[in-house]
Order: sequence, then C-alpha cells, then structure tokens
Amino acid sequence: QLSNDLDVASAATREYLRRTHDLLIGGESVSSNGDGRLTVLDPSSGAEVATAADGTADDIDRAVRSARSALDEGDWKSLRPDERERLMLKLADLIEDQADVIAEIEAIESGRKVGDTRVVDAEFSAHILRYMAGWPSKIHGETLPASVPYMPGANFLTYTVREPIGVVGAITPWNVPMCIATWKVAPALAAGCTVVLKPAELTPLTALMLGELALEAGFPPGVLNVVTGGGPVAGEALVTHPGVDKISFTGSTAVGRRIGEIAGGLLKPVTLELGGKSPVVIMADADLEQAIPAAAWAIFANQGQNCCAGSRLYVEQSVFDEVVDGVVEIARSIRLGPSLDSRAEMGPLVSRAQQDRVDSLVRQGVSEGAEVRVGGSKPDHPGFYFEPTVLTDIQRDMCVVREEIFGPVLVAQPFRDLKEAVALANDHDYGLGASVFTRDLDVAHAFSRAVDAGSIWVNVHNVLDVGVPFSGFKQSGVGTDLGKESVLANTRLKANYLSLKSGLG
Ligand code: TXE
Repeated sequence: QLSNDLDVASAATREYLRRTHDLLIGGESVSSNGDGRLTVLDPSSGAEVATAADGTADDIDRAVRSARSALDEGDWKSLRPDERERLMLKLADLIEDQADVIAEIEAIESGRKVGDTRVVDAEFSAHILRYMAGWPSKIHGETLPASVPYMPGANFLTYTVREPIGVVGAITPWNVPMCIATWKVAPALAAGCTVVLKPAELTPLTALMLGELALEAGFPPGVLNVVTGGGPVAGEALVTHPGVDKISFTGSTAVGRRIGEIAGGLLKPVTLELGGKSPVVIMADADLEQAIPAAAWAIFANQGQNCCAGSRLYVEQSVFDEVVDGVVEIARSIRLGPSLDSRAEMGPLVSRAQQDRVDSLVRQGVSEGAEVRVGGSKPDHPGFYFEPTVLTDIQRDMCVVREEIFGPVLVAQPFRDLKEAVALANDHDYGLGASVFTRDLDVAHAFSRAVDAGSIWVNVHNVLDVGVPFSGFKQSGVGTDLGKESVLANTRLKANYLSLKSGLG
C-alpha cells in the first residue's frame, strides 16, 4: 500500500485542504486577478488534493504595494523592537499549536514523511522564529571617530544606524517548504522589513498557513503577503518590481543565475541559496558503525531532495567495499511508503517531473558506464517513488557526478589518501556542504581548511541550526541564510555626521 489514506489525517487537515486557497494580500484572503489555478497533488498517490491561486504580475503588484504601505505608513513602522519580538514569539507559539496540521499538510503536498515535516517544518520553524525574535532589540550601528582632515577645527559626532532594507521578495522551493519560507521571512521581520512571499508552485499551502498565522499573531496587515503562483510569471514579477528592495531566493542554480542577472541590472541586493553536490568522505580510521548509516541517510533522507544531500561518497580504498556494502544493505532495507504512514522510511519524490528527471539521469549514468549496486528504477506503483540507489564505477565526467540529481541516488568512489579525497571533494562547481568521517583531529581540521564549502561537518552530515550562518560557495550561492548575517542582510547601513560647535561655548 503506497498511497496516502487521507482519512488518517486529522479533521482539521482535511478541512484545510477543502478550503479555497487564495492570495494573502494586505491582511486579507483575496482572489487573483487571473483565473488560473495551481493544482496541488499528493505525491504519494498522484491524486489532486487542492488547488491554489496562480498569481499574476498584477497580483504581485498589489502585494508589493501593500508591503510598501505597511513599511512606509502603517503601525509596523512605529512598533518598538520589543513589540516586534513579542509578535514573532507569538507566531512561534501559534506554529507549535498547529504543528500537527502543518506537519500533515506539508507531508501531503510535498510527499515528505509526516514525522520529518513535524520536526523540520513545524517545530524548527518555531525555533527559527524564537531565535530571530531576539534580534530586533540587538540590531544597532556604531559611533565612529571621524576626523576630517580637509575641515580643520570641525567637530563631528558620527554614527551609523541599521535601517530595514525595505520590502523583501522571498522566493522559496518545494523541498523543505515551510522551514525555508520561515528562514527567509523571520530575519526580514526581525530587521523591520515587510515581505512578499512566493512559495513554489508545487507546495503553496504551508506558506499561506504561515501568512494566516502571522495575522492571527497580530502582525499588521501587509507586513507578510503571500502570492502563490508560477516562477516565470509571479516569481519574475517579484524580482523585477521596482517596489521590491531585496530578493531572497532558494532554488535551482539556473533560476538563481537568472534572478542574479536581472537583479544585478536593477542594482537590487540578492541572497541566493542554490544547488549542491555535497561530498561525504570516509577515512579508513572512521568509526564505520557510525559512518555507514550516516552516509546512507546523508543521501536517502528526504528522498535526496536536500540541497546539502551527501550525494558523492568518497571512501578510503581499504574500507571501500565494506562501506559500500553497508550502504547498499541499508538502501535495500528501506521501506518506501506514503508520507502519512509513520512506518515509511522514505516517501515519494515531489512530482512526476522530478521522478522522470531522476530516472533519466540514472539511465544516462548507466549508459556512461556506472554500475547499479542497488535500486536504479521507479517502482511500479502510483505515486512518484524512486528506489534508493547506489552507483559505483563512476568517472568524474559522468552526468551522475556533475549534476545535482535531487533524488535518492548516491555515487561512490574510492580514494588513496587525504590529498586525493580533498581534490575529489573540491572537483565540483558546487560548494554548499561537505563532511569527513575520521577519528583523527588533524585530518578533520586539514579537511575543513582545504575544502571549498560553506558548511563542513565532522562525523555527521547535514546539520543546520538557525544561529549558524549557512552560505553556498562557488555555484551554490551568494550571501548567507540563517545566523546574524541573515538579519544584517535585511538591513541597510546609514551614516550620520553631526557637526557640533567645539568647546563648552
Ligand atoms: O526549481 P526552481 P525546480 C534544484 C534541484 C531540482 C531543480 C529543479 O536540483 O531538481 O532545482 O527544481 C521559482 N523567476 N533545486 O524546477 O525552478 C519557483 O516558482 C523567479 C535545489 O522546482 O529553481 C520556485 O518558487 N522565480 C534547491 C523557486 O523558484 C522563479 C531547491 C524554485 O524553483 C523563476 C529546489 C523565475 N524565472 C530545487 N523560475 C535547493 N537549493 O535546495 C522558477 N522560480
């Protein structure tokens, strides 16, 4: 039984799915100017579960105007930092109160396991908001000693202030929808910005829930607007809109590059978190009982649809067979199942298109000479499943090594020594995350210094926390999500020179 039985979802979840999902602009649910609808599918069965508004450029314009007036004229502007903090804490509480429904909706629309969506999308989103709620009272400028040599005798008080950057356009993906939406929105709100959020077309529902809960928490209308819709229309309208001061995007490198080009031409700041092909390096001295399951779940967690998925496995020659056999055994034992089934260990991919893409990349890899050690195909079931897959006999130029597959597909290759492992790890256009498994501290530090990736993990893979900056190097992005840096990235720095009379008069 690989399909979701929606009857196991709570009455509140089924009730939410049945609602008409319109846009959230200026504190109200409003219908789109266009008449298109996005179809929301349950990837566990392929069945339609809801529709949502397919927002137009006009809808984006309305949302940006609403965000602008909330920024320039509304109550939001005059709220004290501690009042912003209280609203964010209240929103965190409401998310926690609704954690069961959020987890189920997210599981149904994205195909991810309901246990994961509860921990990652509901509970971690509340955690993000609580951390970010601490920032409004801690964003500050500095006083600076200005001694202007061409104005002898002048006496300045010079200081900087950090102002909200303005209206932020957030464009988010479908792989961890509510959590990533929250990590874009929360630092913007902490900095005093207003936001127009455009979630991925496949997973629009939890972004709307986030906007609705923000209103319930007491955020003034227009502070957080949500426009569901397609990337090329609604997404691009947000990027080009002159009323948007900054774009924060997570998604594919191709779209990120396009957004970067457009925003660069408009001199609009961007934060771009893009693709990855993160290496997992296992040294012969590692605790293999720990490293083998860690390497397996580095790729199979979330069906491989994580930007930091450990999709390239490099193992020191002497333990290569043992490690690969271990990962293959785990892959063989993984129970595929629908997202609402608590016994499922891996759910479906997000869409038919994603399933087809993974399938065709694996086929191409095989035609280029890779050996399938386990998996390699889509099971003959409804829903968008793909078997956990391990490929060996790989060469650096194969598509399965170069491309971000974004599915449960691992490529594994042996290495001779640390120098070769680092060279293999760095032999990629992406630089998002990288891990090494070893008992040797010197090896761990040498690896960390030599590898070009924004996050390095030792004896663990893909851990993120809200207080720790998350940056993509090389083609994996521009700027930083999470941490203090993500808050400051939503501010602009203003310098003030006050010319004072010298002396006591
Ligand atoms: O991403 P897109 P897709 C990678 C992953 C995946 C591939 C394709 O490899 O297989 O991307 O996924 C919006 N202007 N990642 O096609 O298109 C879109 O509506 C403005 C990795 O779904 O980049 C959605 O909201 N916006 C990644 C968001 O961009 C546009 C997570 C992401 O969609 C737009 C997701 C445009 N022209 C995919 N076109 C990660 N870093 O984790 C699309 N969008």
